[in-house]
Amino acid sequence: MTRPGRGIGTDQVSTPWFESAQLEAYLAQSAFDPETERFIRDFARDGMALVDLGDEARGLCDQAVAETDGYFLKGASRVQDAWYRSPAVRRLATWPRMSQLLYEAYGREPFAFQTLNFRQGTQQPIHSDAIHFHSEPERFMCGVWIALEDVSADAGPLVYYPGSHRLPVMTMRGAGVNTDQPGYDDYESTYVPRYAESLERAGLSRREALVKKGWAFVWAANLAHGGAPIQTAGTTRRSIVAHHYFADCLYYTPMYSDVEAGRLRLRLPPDVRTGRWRWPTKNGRRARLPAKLVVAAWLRDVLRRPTPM
Ligand SMILES: O=C(O)CCC(=O)C(=O)O
Repeated sequence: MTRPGRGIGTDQVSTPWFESAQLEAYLAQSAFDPETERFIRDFARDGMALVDLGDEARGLCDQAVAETDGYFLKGASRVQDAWYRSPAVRRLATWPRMSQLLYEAYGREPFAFQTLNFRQGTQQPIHSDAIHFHSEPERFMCGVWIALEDVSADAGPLVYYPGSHRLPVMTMRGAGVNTDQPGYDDYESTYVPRYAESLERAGLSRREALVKKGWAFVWAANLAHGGAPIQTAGTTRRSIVAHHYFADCLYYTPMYSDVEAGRLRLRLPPDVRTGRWRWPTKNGRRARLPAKLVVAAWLRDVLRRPTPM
């Protein structure tokens, strides 16, 4: 069977299987168990899939809440990288069955590189994660969002647009930001409204995800998603997002990059499971990184400190 192309200088697939033109042949040859095949087909069609992580994971949800509630009591609305100190967050973020499903759907080894814990709905504007975290080759990134409690409709559930992952990836310049050093203000003032317009033009429908405790909602890099408004003040919507990359890519932050000019704000991501760095590669070779990026990653590893925000 032909594979969906390979990167230069590497034996790795250059398009995730679920987004490749050879998907049907891949599924026919692989003879996956029904859950895996359903996962890949849902992902291909909608850019998202739901997975029950099981009773053991549900037990860990309570532990994850107990291990992170302190940050929220002190006023944080989100905590980045609680996995450094919370064994339950780390285990949920690296759940083996989820890693297996992602491996089969993408054709490369996945790794979680950061976690975010939330206590309430985020009310985030609709976006594609491909503006926050992207890769070369493109689209080797996904979000695994885990409900730590049942999500109710008034608690600002996740919002998403099935099928939007197939739209072209919008860069900062593509959104109309004309600078070689874009920043967060450009994201808010230009990317967010332009992105909303592009969804409107595509005529895709909006859905809300009322995810049950211990289930994961997995989104592809380019799926449009965000947080619905909270309808009842004070309602909780405890959740973890584990953002994943895949092996042997170049990793970067498009919001701070001039992608069209090839000026990328590179990343040196940690692997949440092993605690070690995943050095980015380009065309099969280790990429050169700015020294200050390496020093920052080294400091991050020494401190192993979650960031409440
Ligand atoms: O939890 C949410 O409301 C959205 C999270 C999100 O958009 C993200 O982590 O990329």
